[in-house]
Amino acid sequence: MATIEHLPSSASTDDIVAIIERDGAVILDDVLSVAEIDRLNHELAPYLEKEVYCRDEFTGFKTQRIGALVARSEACGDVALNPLMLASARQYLNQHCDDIQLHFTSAVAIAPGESAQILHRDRGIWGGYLPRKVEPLFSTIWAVTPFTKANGATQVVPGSHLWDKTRQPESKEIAYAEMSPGSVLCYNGTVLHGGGANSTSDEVRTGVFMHYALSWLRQEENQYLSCPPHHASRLSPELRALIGYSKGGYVLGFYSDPDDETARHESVSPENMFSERAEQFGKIEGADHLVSQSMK
Ligand SMILES: O=C(O)CCC(=O)C(=O)O
Ligand SMILES: [Fe+2]
Repeated sequence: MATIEHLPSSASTDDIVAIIERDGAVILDDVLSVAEIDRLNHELAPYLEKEVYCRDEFTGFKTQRIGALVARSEACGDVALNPLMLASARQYLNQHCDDIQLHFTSAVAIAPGESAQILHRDRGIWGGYLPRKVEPLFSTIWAVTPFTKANGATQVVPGSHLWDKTRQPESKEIAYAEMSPGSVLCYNGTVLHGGGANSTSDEVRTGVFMHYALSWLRQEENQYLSCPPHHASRLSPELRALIGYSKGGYVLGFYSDPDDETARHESVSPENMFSERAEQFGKIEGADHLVSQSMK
């Protein structure tokens, strides 16, 4: 039976990155405290208790998915900023980008009776246009309930990020991300995985998903609509920048204020939208970087 390697919460980014490079996935045990897990469950409860289920083969029929977590839950915002995950994601993806962005947030609750999700590669959302040599994602699933094989722990096929696209796993090659609340599964965008079947009669498996992507890719969850400016204004500058209210390079992602007739906010970083001082983030960078990039 395949297994996913576990590391202690004291693991270094080098340890985490090395295992993801080798296996495509790793679990860090007991990262969050009981108080942090309680806070997450408390802030998610108003949404999860509505019991509105997904309605297709891929997302499930007995699965709830709650998005917009940065706008809806401060505890989720703190999880998105977890320093070890951010540092690991940056180290893992840095050969393909100048920086990372938060790409997807979701609380996924798998209820009794749900069947196993189709195994897939998350990079498929970009339609297969990305060359395999570019790894686009560092994804995290935080357990806020126990994850067991019986209640729907994520299925992962270790090593399958290196497989030919068409190879299908045998059942003995599928591992289950069994973990305690507060632990986190980290995986890349190329490893085969999917939600597990929930064969229990009374346990709901809930995970908080935070996926990080190369900053030059389109985000799966549209963060500007899921966390529009009136919500983003309440966030820390770091979290705001991480979800996309920042530039992803010399000019990538600039904005001009459509209501500003003084032309002070032309082609500036979105961070200016939240600044008291006009163009606080209007630092003019050298064009050399852009020129060298455009020669590649
Ligand atoms: O719920 C899970 O464990 C995994 C879900 C997943 O991989 C997806 O929806 O893309
Ligand atoms: Fe997935």
